[in-house]
Amino acid sequence: MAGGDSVLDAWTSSTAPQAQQHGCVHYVTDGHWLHGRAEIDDSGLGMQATAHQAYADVFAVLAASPCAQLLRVWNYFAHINADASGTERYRQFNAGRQQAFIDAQRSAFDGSPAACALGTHGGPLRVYFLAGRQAPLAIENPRQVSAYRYPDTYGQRAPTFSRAALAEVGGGRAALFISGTASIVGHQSLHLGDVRRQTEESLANIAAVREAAKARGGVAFPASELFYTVYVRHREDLPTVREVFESAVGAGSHAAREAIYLNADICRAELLVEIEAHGFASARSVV
Ligand code: 3EB
Repeated sequence: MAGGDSVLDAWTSSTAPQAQQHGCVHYVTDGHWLHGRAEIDDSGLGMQATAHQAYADVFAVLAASPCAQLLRVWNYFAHINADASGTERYRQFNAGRQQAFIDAQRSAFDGSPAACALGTHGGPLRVYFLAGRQAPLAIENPRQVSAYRYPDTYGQRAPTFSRAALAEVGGGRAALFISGTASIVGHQSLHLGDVRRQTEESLANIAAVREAAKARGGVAFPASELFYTVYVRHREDLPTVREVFESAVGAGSHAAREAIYLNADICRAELLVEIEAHGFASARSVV
């Protein structure tokens, strides 16, 4: 998040992927999976039009590929909580994103991909994405209102994401992608100013999503075996967040060892922490 080029995640393929480019999208595909990033400087257009353009380019790439189904999207841009022309930039982003889904005749509500949206310390809008041949099973959290149904007090257009995406990934395995998860119950942010309780609530939400995935897909994803990214708004909160996280997933567990902690702004100004995760499990058939 500091803007460096360090690698945080590595993806492997058994066939040589082809690097390609279309519009603002750079991507690689092996015919089964397509992984790419859309990157646009938003200083000219404004965030709503920039988000719309980024997603329009992503959907143009997907429409020309056998890997047309979005599973997971990672959204990063600067000044996420700042106002521009009277509207918070995250809300402008939501408006452009939702309209791009609708324009491309993609499901902007039920069935939208898993996602996260974080504030960087600078740089352009970056939208990273993973797509495959089969639509994933969209998972919601019974403790939370679906984000695509948030009331308009959180912005004129709702965010476009599902709480998790469950997909078969070949070799008798399933993957679960859990969206960025924060201290929100119903549609309200809880535990204002209390990073410890916000972390606990985020983890309770992740547990509920894991349960929902198990109920829908019949696959268990133990908390201690997932790969987590933990976004912390204030770096001085890191020790508290780490302590709560490690006691939940088990000190010394795979999850504790592999977790990545990043300093980032969260998409509601009052949220201090957001946690996302993905993992794999054996599964005969989930979708
Ligand atoms: C929330 O639950 C917290 O706009 O893509 C989490 C995951 C959040 C994804 C997005 C936003 C997004 O509303 C914020």
